[in-house]
Amino acid sequence: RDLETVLRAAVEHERFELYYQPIFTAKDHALTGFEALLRMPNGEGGFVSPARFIPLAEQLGLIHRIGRLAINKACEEAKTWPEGYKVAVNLSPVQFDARNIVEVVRQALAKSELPPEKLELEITEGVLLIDSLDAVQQLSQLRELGVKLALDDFGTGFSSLAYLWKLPVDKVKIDQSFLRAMESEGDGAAAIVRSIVVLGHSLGLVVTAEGVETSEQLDFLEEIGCDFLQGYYLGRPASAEAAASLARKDA
Ligand code: G
Ligand code: G
Ligand code: MN
Ligand code: NA
Repeated sequence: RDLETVLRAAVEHERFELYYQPIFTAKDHALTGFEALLRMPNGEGGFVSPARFIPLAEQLGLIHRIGRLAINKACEEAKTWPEGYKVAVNLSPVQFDARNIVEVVRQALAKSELPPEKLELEITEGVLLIDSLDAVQQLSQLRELGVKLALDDFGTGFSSLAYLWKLPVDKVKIDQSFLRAMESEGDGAAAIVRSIVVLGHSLGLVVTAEGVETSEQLDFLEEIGCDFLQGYYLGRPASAEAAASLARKDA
């Protein structure tokens, strides 16, 4: 069956799961929470990657339902974790088109009774392709709910430096391509990573590095004062059950 058929059926029957990848402080490697990553069963015991079905869901206008489902599920599941652990949920820029994202998040918080400060929403610079004043307004309203905002995939866009200081966000996530480039291309990429940390801190933001795969990267990021770390070296995305159990053991 083709991807569209599988996707439509998954939406119809709400057949999505969230996997959770742990996020740690750089300083003492303390567990701070998890990023929720959507998974769609492929019907054969595996999953279709969101990298494949999210773009299609955006095209077909299904992202609104899928996005609401992800936010609701993440809030409900995070509510069962011991206190102190946060959950981060990815938002598609297209979700800002419907002009109801603030209401969707407000309802998810109300229904789950998750404290707003435990929810972080990850956006990308793609939100600025929406009527940009309006996107900024919606972001500000989200923050007024008490949730935190993170700018994801930082450094990969066209205009990173031109807009960062205009966006009402709390955190910057350095795109994993920079850590990968550190391995293959060395010092230049390391200089960029260091600069993003300095830039983020200068703007009063905290900084997360994504795609940490080696102990050398971990040492470097700690040394340059990066705040949070995420990557296969520290923990892979795992089922809701596995994440809850990790949080309980850690607590
Ligand atoms: O989990 P994985 O690395 O395969 O994710 C691939 C891409 O899908 C990443 O860019 C990630 O941000 C995105 N993604 C994962 N879950 C969600 C989600 O719930 N909503 C949106 N919009 N994107 C997601
Ligand atoms: O776009 P976003 O940053 O949300 O994408 C997150 C995706 O990156 C997740 O799908 C996750 O599976 C993937 N990921 C997380 N850590 C690592 C890592 O250390 N290496 C690689 N290659 N991918 C990672
Ligand atoms: Mn993300
Ligand atoms: Na990213």
